[in-house]
Amino acid sequence: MRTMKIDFSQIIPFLKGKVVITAHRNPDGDAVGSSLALYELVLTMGGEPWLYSQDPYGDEFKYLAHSSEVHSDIPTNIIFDATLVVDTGSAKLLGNHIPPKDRSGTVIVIDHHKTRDPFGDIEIVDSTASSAGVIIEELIRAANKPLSKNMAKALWCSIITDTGGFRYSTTDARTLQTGVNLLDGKADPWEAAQSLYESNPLERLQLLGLALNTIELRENGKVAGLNISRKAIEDSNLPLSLSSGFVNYGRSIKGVEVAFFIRPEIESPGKFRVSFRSRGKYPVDKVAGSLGGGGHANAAGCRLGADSMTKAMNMVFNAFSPLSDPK
Ligand SMILES: [Mn+2]
Repeated sequence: MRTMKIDFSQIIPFLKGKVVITAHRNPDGDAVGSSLALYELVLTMGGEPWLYSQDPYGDEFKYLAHSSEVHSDIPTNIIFDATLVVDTGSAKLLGNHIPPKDRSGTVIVIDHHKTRDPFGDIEIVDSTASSAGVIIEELIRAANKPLSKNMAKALWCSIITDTGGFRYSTTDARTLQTGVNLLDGKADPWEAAQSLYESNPLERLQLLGLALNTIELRENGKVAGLNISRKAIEDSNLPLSLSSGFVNYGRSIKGVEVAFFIRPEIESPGKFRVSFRSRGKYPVDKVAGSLGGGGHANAAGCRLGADSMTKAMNMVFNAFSPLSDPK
């Protein structure tokens, strides 16, 4: 068995107490999987976990045990021993119901993001981990608890979603070794793949069709932009909420280095949300930053104000022009 470089000893005693477990808003597979595995670990240790996410878990995560235990708020009459935050690099990404200092207990952050704004009383951070789930699997071993089937399934969700199914450059030997441990623990890859990747609502594919029709390439085919406009939503009556991940289709085009996807904020006319993806050569967090947003080198986002989708598209394309080679 591998030796672990993280010292978990200071956080393990908290797992026996009354704890809030939460992650960043709009939780992705790593946020959900890490939270659910931690939830079962706390139960196993005799603690009392309160699972919190201001935004609901997506339907694709409903196959995971305890996913229905998630609450969109936190009771105000409980004084917690600890608030455990996973997969979250900044307090700005937390939900609005996190208890204040006098009720939160010790704030413990378990994270793997490179760019972070520390906010925990105790921070267990390893930016070399490909997902928070990898760290949680090590925590379970450090706590000397068996990896249950539920935990294995939850952490499998974490690592495959954060590595794009073992495709991203973060996929290392430690990731695969964790994967081996999870398969030994009876994780079920095909069950996970069906729920996470092979359960598209028809409306999502119809919406994707509309977005694909808007693809525009500039900067000699290195920058791809696509969008769903307010008009497209009104004409089609399709739910805009199903558009997550569409930006990846832009990046998947041969020759494209960076892609962006723009959608309107339905509740705020004139406002748009932009997602960016890069293959790795051109960091998109800089461009997102120049437009008031931020993120990682390969995935970033921002909000924009513009009179029309055409203007919003031009603003973002112009932010990439000229696309000069990084040093
Ligand atoms: Mn993550």
